[in-house]
Amino acid sequence: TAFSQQRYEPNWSSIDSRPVPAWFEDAKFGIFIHWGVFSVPAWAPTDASVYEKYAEWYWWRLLDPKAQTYQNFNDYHNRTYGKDFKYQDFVKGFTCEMFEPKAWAEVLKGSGAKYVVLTSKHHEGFTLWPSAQAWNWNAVDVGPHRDLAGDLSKAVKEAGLRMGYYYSLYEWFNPLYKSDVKKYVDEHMMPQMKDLVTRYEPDIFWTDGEWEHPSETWKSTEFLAWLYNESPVKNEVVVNDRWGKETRSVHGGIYTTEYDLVHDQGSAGKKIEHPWEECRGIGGSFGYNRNEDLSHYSSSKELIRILVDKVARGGNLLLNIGPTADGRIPVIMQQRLHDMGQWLGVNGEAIYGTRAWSKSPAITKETKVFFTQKGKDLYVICTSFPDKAIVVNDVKKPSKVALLGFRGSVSTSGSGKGLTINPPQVTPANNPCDHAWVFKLE
Ligand code: FUL
Repeated sequence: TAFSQQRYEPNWSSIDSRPVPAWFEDAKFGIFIHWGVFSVPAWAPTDASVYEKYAEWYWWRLLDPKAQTYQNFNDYHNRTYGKDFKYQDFVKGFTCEMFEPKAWAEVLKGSGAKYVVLTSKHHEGFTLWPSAQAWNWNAVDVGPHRDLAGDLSKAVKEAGLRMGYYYSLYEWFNPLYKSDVKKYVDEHMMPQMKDLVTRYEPDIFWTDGEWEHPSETWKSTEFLAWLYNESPVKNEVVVNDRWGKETRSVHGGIYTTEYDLVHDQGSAGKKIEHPWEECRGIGGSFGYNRNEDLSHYSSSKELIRILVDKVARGGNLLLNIGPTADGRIPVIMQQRLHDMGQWLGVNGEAIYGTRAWSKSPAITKETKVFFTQKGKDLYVICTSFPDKAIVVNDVKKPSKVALLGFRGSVSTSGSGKGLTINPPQVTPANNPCDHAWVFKLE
């Protein structure tokens, strides 16, 4: 009945029956933060496969002769730190003395993003909070001696954004994980996950590192039943689909893509009914990669196109930044976030709270005109300023047409099968924004 609160059982059919909380699909844009001991070497080759460009995989790549980049990592490591320098010793360089949670929160908010997801623990096992299970391998016992996860969470929530955590189920070199995965799950992983949730009440719990075992081994449905029934965030929390080797795009909460890999994003939201999110860096790595230069970074124009592309297909964008070991958000990343915030300040209504337009033509790499919809309003998003009339098929004659942020009027002609929008003459003095322009049809 309407009065009885649904109880979730620890099996996928029950867990999957919970709708993704509505705030998530309306938010559309979040910032991912990869920060940890890997931020100290902060190095990966820049010309490699998608995954081998990830600087947060440094420890693993050093020790994996099967990786194509094994030699690159070892050459770099040996010449820079010496062959005998252990990865664990990098923690001394994880100082974070420039970390100002409030200043970070301002930068994050200034991007127009509505949520933040921080690596509470990546595959290296190092926790950014004082986890009892990560004795001497957490940010309070060693390194910066600060509760980075707690401090950032507080500042982000105070700035009015949602706060979430990334959490890696597996740990590359944890002896307990290697020797007795059941014990690891019961005595290490499960207590850590519950500690994170009860201590900081995150709005998102973004798991990863699930692929070596089925969800049964991870006891994922047990955790999720606890999260949905018992935890302090049971009504609002959003999770993803990384809960076991069989779960991506099948079970859990939102489906995830990464640098456009893994699951089909559909061409315009028609195929993908389930909420999903694309994550990627501004460059080719999640953890800060000092080996990248400007040519490896997407421009603001490219990033806005990526955001528009995902939203027009019905998805969210989780755009990653990689802070430095001394606690800074690299200025070039701040600049990209700032530009996105400026653009969203003018055009946000075409992004937040919208859905893919069911009549959108197929979206390809060449697409320059995208569509989103909110109630009866249709947004026509052009990634270059149209130099000629735009024809929109299959739309009623609107009662009002505007170019967002532009004071003058916009004329249209035709209706029914083809509505023609005549772009106004825009000058440097009255151009509403850069990078992409939005016509609103009411
Ligand atoms: C992947 C991880 O292995 C990467 O390092 C990164 O965290 C990405 C978001 O998920 O699967």
